Amino acid sequence: PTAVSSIQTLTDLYADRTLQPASQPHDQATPIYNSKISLIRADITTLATDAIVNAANESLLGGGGVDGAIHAAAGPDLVKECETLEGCETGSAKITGAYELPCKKVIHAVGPIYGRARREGGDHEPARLLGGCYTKSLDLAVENGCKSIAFSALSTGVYGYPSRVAARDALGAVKGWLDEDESRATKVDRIVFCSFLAKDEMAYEEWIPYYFPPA
Ligand code: AR6
Repeated sequence: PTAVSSIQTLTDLYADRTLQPASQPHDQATPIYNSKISLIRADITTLATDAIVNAANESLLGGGGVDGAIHAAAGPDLVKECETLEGCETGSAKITGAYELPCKKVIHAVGPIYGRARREGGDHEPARLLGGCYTKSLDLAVENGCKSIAFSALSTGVYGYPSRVAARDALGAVKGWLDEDESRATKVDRIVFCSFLAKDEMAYEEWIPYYFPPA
C-alpha cells in the first residue's frame, strides 16, 4: 500500500531509531488528535514503538496476515517463546520479547472471529471481545514499562470484523481505558493505530474526531 507521505516519514524515523517514540516529541510527523493518539499507515514490523500489538490466534503459534509478518521479521526465537505461553483466550493478550524487530515487546492479542462471536454471544459480543484485546494490551504495556504502543487493526483481516465497526470499537475501548484511570493513562505517552490497508485507515479517520477531537 502507498502510505501518506508524512506517515512514511514517521515510519522512517521509527525504523532507524533517530526518533525514540517513548520520549521525544514527534508530533510534526503524524496526525495528532490529542497528546497521545496517532494514526499511521505502515507495516507494523517497521515500527520502533516500545510495544507492537499482533493480531494472533488462540494458539499464539503464528499464522498468516500481520501475525505471519511479525513472526517472519522477529525470527524463530519468537515462536519459541510463544510456545511457553500455553495459548491465549479470545478477547485477551499476552506479551513476549521482540527479538529481531525494532520494537521492544510484542503483545499478542486474540481478537474475535466476528461472525462466530455475534452468532454465539449476540450483537455486543464482538465489541466486548475486541475491547478486551485493546484494554488488556494497554494493561500489559503499562505493567512492562512500555510507554508507546502500536496496534494493528485486530480482527479486520481473516477474522472478518468490518473495518468501520472495528475502528469505532477499538477507539471506544481505548478511550474508555484512558478515561477510567487518569494516573494509569499518564504511563502511556503514545498510542498508535497502525493500519495497513486504506479501508482501515479511512475507518479510523472517520471515527477519530468523535473519540479524540483535535486539540
Ligand atoms: N502491518 C500492519 N498491519 C498488517 C500487516 C502488517 N505487516 N499485515 C496485515 N495487516 P489479519 P485477524 C493488517 O488477517 O483478522 C492470522 O492468521 C490487515 O490488513 O492479520 O485478526 C492469525 O494467526 C488487517 O487490517 O488478522 C489468526 O489466525 C489486520 O492486519 C488470524 O489471522 C489484521 O488482519 C487473525 O485474524
